[in-house]
Amino acid sequence: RRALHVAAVAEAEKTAATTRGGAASVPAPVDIANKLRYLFGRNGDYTNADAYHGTAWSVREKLIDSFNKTHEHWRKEDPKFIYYLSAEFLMGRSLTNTVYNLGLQGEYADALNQMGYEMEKVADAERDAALGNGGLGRLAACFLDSMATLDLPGWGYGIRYKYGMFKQALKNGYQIEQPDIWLTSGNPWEVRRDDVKFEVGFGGRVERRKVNGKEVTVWTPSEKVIAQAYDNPIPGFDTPTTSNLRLWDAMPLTEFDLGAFNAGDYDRAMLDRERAEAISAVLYPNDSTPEGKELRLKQQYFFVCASLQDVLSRFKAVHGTAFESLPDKACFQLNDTHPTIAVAELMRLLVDVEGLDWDQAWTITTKCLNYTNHTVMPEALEKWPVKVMAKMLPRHMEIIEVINEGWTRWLAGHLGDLKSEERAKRIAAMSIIHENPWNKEEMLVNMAYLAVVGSSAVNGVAAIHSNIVKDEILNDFYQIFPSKFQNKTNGVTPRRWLAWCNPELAALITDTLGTSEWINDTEKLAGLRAYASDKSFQAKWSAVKKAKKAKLAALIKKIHGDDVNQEALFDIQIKRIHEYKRQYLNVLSIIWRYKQLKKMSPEERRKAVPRVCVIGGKAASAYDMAKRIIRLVTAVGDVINRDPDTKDLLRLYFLPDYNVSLAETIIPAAELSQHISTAGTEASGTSNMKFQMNGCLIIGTWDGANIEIAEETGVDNVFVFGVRAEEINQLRKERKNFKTDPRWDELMRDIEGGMFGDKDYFKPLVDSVNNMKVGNDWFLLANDFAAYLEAQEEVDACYKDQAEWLRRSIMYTAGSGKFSSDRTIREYAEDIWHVKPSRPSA
Ligand code: RUG
Repeated sequence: RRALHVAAVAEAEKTAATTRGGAASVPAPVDIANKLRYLFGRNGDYTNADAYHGTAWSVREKLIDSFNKTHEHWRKEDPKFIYYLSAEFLMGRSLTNTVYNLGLQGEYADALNQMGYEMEKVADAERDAALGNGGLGRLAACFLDSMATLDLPGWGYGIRYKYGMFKQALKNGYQIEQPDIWLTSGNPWEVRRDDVKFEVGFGGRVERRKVNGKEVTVWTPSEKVIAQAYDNPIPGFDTPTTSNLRLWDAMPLTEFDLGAFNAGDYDRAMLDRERAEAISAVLYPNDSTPEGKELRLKQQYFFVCASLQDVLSRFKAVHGTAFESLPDKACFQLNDTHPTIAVAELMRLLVDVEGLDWDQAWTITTKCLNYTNHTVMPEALEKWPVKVMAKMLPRHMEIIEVINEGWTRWLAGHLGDLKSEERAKRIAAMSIIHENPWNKEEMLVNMAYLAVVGSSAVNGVAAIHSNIVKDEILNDFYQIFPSKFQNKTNGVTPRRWLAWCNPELAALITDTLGTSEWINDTEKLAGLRAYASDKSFQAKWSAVKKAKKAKLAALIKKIHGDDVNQEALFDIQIKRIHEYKRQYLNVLSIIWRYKQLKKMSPEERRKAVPRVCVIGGKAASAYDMAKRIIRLVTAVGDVINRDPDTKDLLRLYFLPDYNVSLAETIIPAAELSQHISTAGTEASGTSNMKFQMNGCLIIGTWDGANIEIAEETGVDNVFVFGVRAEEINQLRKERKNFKTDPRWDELMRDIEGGMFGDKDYFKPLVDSVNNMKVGNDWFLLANDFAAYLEAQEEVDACYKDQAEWLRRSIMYTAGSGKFSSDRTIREYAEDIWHVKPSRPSA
C-alpha cells in the first residue's frame, strides 16, 4: 500500500508542479498527502482514519471556496434570509455528502484508489456529528441541505455541543451510556470565527433609569459568558451555493483568574471556565433535576441570544437602525419550543438595547418569527417555572409578563360577546403564564403559547398532526387566528437518503429513467411506476436489495458474531425507544411468531417465511421504561437466536448505537419497516420516508406521515392496521372494560413467568400494559395487538409472492416524490418565509 501511494503521489506531483497556484488546482492525491504531512506530521503508511483526515482537510478547501463565493454574492445582493433556530442538528458524517454534493466524488474516490484506499472505508472513519436526539434534529439537517440546494439564502443556528448524543453500548443486554467525544481529533468541517463572538448574560437585576429624560430598562446580569461562532459550510447539490450552519460555543468572559491562581485558589481560578463551558458541553442534559432544567433553559437562551445579536449586527451594518425593514430582510423559524425565548429576546434587543417603542418592536418581532410544533406529547411541550425563568432571565420574565398582559387584555376585548365567566375561563386557558395543574403553588410559562402569540405562522409537520394541533392542542388559539395555522409535511433529503447511501439503486433509477434529474426533482421518480411489474426490471431491483442486505448481514456478523439467512425477510424498526412508538408491541409479535414456529411440524416450518428482525434506537438516560424495553429485545433475541428449532427461521437483533451512519447502512437493506405508533401520537416520523425512498414496504398505523405515504404509494400497498386517532380518547375511557386477546394474556404470562429471564426487571413492563383496571396501557398496545398480528400474516403472504413484493417495493420509491425535503422547504419559503432563491455564478 505504501509503495502504491508513494507512486501515486509522485505521479500526481509531476502535474502539480505545473498547475500549482491555488489549493483547488493541486491534484487530489498530492493534496491529501500534503495535508497529512503538514497538518498531522505524517509521512506515508496511513491508516484509513489518517486517509480520512487528509481527504477531509483537502475537500474542506474546496468547500470553503464555494462558501466564500456564495456569501460574497449574498452580501452584494442583500436578499431576505431565513434563520433556522434549532437546539439540535443531527448532521451525521460530512465527507461523503460533501464530495457528492460538490461533484468531487469521482476525483477523490480515484485519488484514494491510486493511493491504495477505498473511499467507503475511509469515509467510515469519520465520527458522526450527533448534535441531536432524533427526528427533529435530523429534519433540521435535511432542511439545511435543501435550503442550500434550492439556493435559498438561509443559515442554521444552534449549539456546538462538546459532547453530542451519548454513545449507546450494551452490557449484558442493558443499555449503558457513554460520552460522545466527537471533537478530539479535530473537526475539518468547521471554521472558528475569532471575530464573531457575543456576550450572553444570565441572572442579576433589572432597573429603570432615566437617560436623557427617557425611562430605560437596564438589565445587569450576574453572570456573563462569551458565545464563540463556529461556521459549518453546507454545500448544496448541483449548484454553486454553499450556505452555513453557525454553531455557538460557550467560553468564559475572562480566560483565567490569575489573581485567584496566584493566591493559591486553584479551583476558583478555573471556576468561570467550567461554568461557562458547561453551557455548551452536553446535548440536552438529563432534565430530571432542577439543576439540569436550569442548564437546559440556559442553553436555549445562550444560542438564541447570540444568534439574534449576530443577525441584528449584520442588519445594522447594512441598514443602520431602520428596524422597520427587519422583517423584509430576516425571518426566523423556531424549531419546536426550544428557541421560543427568542420572542422575549428580540423584544429586549429592540426595546432595551435599540430604544424602539414597545408596539413597534412587537410588530417587528411577530412579523419575523414563526413556530413549528413537532409533538403532541404533553411532556415535550415545554413549560418553565416562573421562578426558574425569573432567576435566570429576570428581564425576559418581565417582558413575558408584559406580553401576556397585552395578550390577555386583547383577548378580553376580542371575546367581549361571551358571558364573563366563560370569557374568564377562555382567557385563563390561553394565558401564557398559568398555574401548574399538578402543583397549584407553581406558576409556569407555557412556551408553546408564547410561540403562538409571538409568531406570524404556526405549523405542524404532517397533515394529521397539523389537524391535531388545530383541533386539540392549540384549538383555542386556532379559533382566534385560523389563518396563522398551516401544515408543512416533513421531508428528507433524497441526496443523503437515497442517492448517496444507496448508489446502486440510484444508478438503476437513473439508468431506467434516462436521467439523474430525479435527485433534485423527486416527482420524476413516479416514472418508475411504469416498470413496477416488469420482470427484468424487478430482477435488477431485487439484485440491488440483495447486495444491500449482504452489507447489513455483514454488519450483524461484526456486531453479534452471527451469520444470518440473507434470503430471509429483513424486518426493521429503528427509532428512539419510546412507549408511544411501541417497540414493545413489535417484540410481542416476534415472541408470538417464535411460539408458533416452535409448535410447527418440519413440513410446516418449510413453508414459513424466514425473518431477520432488527431493532435499534436509544432510550433517554432517565427513561426507565424505555430501557426495560431494550432489555426485553436483547433477552428475547438471546433465546430465539440460539434455539436450534427456529434459528433458521427467526432472528432478533438489537443493533446498538443507532445513529445517522448506521441508518445509512440499514435503510437500503430493509424490506419491511415498522412505524407502529399509537394513532395520533407520532407527529410525522421521517424514517418512514427514508425507507419508502429505498423501496422498503411499511407496516404501520394510520399515524403521522404514514398516512400521506400510503396515499402516495397506494393504500393497498401498505400494511395498515390498528385503531384510528379519532377513536383513541373514547378507547382510553373504556379501558376498564377492555377484554384482552387470549394470545396477549399468554404472552404476558410468558414474560412474567421468566421465559426470557430477568422476570423482576420485566415486571413493571408487563404491568404497564396489563392492568387495564387502573387505566394502564396508555398507548393501547392491547387494542391493536390482534390487528397487528393479522397485518403481519399479510406481510408473510405477500413476501411469498416475490413478484408482488417487488412490484410494491418499486411503487414505494415511485411514490416517494412528495417526501423530498426540497418540496417541504419550497413550501416554507413560499408560504411562510417569503424568501427567494439567490444563486451565485458558478
Ligand atoms: O417525534 C417527532 C417526529 O414525529 C417528527 O417526525 C420529528 C420531526 O418533525 O420530530 C420529532 N420530535 C418531536 N422530536 N422531538 C420532538 C419534541 O421536541
